[in-house]
Amino acid sequence: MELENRYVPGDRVRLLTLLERKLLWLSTWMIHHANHIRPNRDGLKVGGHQASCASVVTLMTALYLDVLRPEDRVAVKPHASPVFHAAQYLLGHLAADKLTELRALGGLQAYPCRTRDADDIDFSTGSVGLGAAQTILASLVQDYVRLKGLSPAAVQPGRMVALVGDAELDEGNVYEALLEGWKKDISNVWWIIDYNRQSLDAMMSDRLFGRFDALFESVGWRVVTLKYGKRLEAAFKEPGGNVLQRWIDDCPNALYGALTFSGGAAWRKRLEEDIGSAPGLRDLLARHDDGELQSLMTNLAGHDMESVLDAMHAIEDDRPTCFIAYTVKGYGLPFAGHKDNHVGILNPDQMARFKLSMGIEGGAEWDRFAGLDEAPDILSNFLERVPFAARYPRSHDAPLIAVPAALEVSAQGRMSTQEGFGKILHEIAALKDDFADSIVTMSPDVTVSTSLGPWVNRRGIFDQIDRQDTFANEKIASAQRWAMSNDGQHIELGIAEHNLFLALSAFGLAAPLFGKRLLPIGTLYDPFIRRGLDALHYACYQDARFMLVATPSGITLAPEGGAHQSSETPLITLGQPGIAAFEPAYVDELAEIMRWGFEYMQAPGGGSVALRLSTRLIDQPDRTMPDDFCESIIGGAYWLREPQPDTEIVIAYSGAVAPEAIAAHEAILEDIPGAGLLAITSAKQLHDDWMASRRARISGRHEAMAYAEKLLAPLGSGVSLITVVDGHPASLSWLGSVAGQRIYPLGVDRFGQSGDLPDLYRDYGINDYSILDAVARVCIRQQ
Ligand SMILES: Cc1ncc(C[n+]2csc(CCOP(=O)(O)OP(=O)(O)O)c2C)c(N)n1
Ligand SMILES: [Mg+2]
Repeated sequence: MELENRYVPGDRVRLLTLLERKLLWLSTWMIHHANHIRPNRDGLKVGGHQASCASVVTLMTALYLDVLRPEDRVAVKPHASPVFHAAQYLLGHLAADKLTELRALGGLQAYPCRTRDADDIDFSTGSVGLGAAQTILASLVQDYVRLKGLSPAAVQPGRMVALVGDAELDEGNVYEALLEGWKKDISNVWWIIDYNRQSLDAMMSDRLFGRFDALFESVGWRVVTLKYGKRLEAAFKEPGGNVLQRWIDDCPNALYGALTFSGGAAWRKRLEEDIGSAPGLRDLLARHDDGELQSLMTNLAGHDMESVLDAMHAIEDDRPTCFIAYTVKGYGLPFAGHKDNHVGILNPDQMARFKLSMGIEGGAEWDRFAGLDEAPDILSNFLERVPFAARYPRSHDAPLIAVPAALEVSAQGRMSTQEGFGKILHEIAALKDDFADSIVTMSPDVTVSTSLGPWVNRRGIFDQIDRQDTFANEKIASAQRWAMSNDGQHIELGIAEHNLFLALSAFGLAAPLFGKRLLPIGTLYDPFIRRGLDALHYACYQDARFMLVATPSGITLAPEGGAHQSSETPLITLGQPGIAAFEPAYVDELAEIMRWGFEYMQAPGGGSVALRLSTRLIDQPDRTMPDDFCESIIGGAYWLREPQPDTEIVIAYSGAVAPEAIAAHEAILEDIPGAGLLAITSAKQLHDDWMASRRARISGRHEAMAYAEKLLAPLGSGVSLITVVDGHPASLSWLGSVAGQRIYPLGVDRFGQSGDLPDLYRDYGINDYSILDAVARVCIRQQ
């Protein structure tokens, strides 16, 4: 892809250098204001990262005020969020008073946040490494919608850009994403590494030097190293310059940082000691006073506007490119280069001096152009022509996708929810409509074993180029077709589950990012949700919308053993904001949950959906699905057997243990004829609704009543609930607080192990006998 080269050297560089100064000032002042000027009511440090911002100011000025286009999507290094907001302020997208609210309630968030920041953040960041990896998966989504012609015509392809702290490259998820990106032949990704060789605690190991180039090149990326600025490059050409260059090249990171912090006199002393006898070197030093020497020795390319612009504008193709930009952490601030500067904040005296050096008068701190050596109308004229700001906001809206009134599935005889899931998708795959065409499935090497096979057979696997199914061509029998093309609607990922969540996150943002709404469904084995927890949280935090299908689950996976069995996953989804979670027992419930889920994934104020499914075959009920029944499935529970008003016992179950609960319930009916049997399809829906109702009552809506309260309160506080789930018992035991009823929780709170169902259900206390035993204990008031 050819990108237009709009770079005209000359005045542009001068103006950008002035504005760079302004971004340094504003980001430093925003943090100072939040910490030292805004009233502090709790004595807590407000924080903010002046050094991390200063490190990346040149790069961000070049990007936001010159290089980027509206269609580009950026993950900003988390600790540089004040620079981003300051740039949006200069561009007129943020009011000045917003800058005074950094890290305040309702104000600018500590780290870039899609949902809470008001100025058009593309990707949230904060947990280091995720933003970078996200751009790789986002580029896959861009290719997906582009190659299928799904984006509106006006939406141009853009670059997926990550501004990355160098320590972020310690995160393993970065390499998982790089590998997946290589396999998927991604394009249009830029990573700009802020190579200040400092992390949080200290300087980074010198041994890392040179490693990154090889790493990126091995996955097909172009590496552009921005090491020395124009002035240092010129000095290297003077007599003695080659010795100076060798000295800097060999200088350990810590020494470079220490000398940067100490300043010109320290540089002079050290250079005289180390290489003072080299021909020309003393003259070179003599031509610079201490201030000039400090400025020369820290003239790294990541702070040299011209070098940065040259490098970025030189890229005219779509090959993934990593810029390794040498920088100084805290550049231009008193703690530049100090190993402890990550959390450093200028004290009031330092700030007063810095303010003076920036030419800012008292009262003009928030002024857009104060202290800049140029007429305001020239600067504002320049800003009005910034390409990135040609469209604002840059995020897209996309039409809703109509979801069928019911999802077809014939659930008869014995079937598992996992099998039902496969059948439902298989039926959808036969539809010829926008709904079916908007679904995109993905799985980390467990496509077939999570029952996506029938869908893939009908809809195919997505790839940039056509790839034949060699086994089919060779006429080797296989149930699974494995051809790939642009038409495919399944993304086959490598086994790294973390990438699944980042892919769901990216596909789940297709509407705002690329103008085409998609309905992503990701499948994985339930226990391996743990592998991707941070990315799951990340995806939800940035309001990506997707359906997560976790199957198989629980000790019901019997012979597969403890490494594959899960128990705490219902607690994970219960605690995760932004995702509705269901554990249905029957396939008709699942069909309704999925139908609702596809709408919920598109609804303003909606969210993602998690399904915990099972491979256990159970007898499917033959029943109709009236609206109020469907509503109760989505609400989280329904009475499979309504309790009599005076009953003392309710058995409440969730998921695959339905047969045990039903059997136990039948067994007690003779003695306790009024006992109720509650089918729980979603502990989380019940819980969230309960919390929401309480909040509503607190805010004056006294009539608000949670669905769980409607179900349980009429039974009175004398009732005992025996809850049973193939998962952690705490996922249901909170139900006792809804109406002050006693709970006898059954579930799995130990590591699993191999066995068959009868043995395991007995051992872990979730078989029908365990339920009956619980009933007996409850009746005689024993624990
Ligand atoms: C996953 C994760 N672990 C730990 C942190 C805490 N943390 C914040 S910044 C940082 C070091 C960042 O260093 P670098 O990426 O090089 O940023 P810079 O030097 O530009 O500030 C750490 C460990 C975090 N934000 N995310
Ligand atoms: Mg760093």
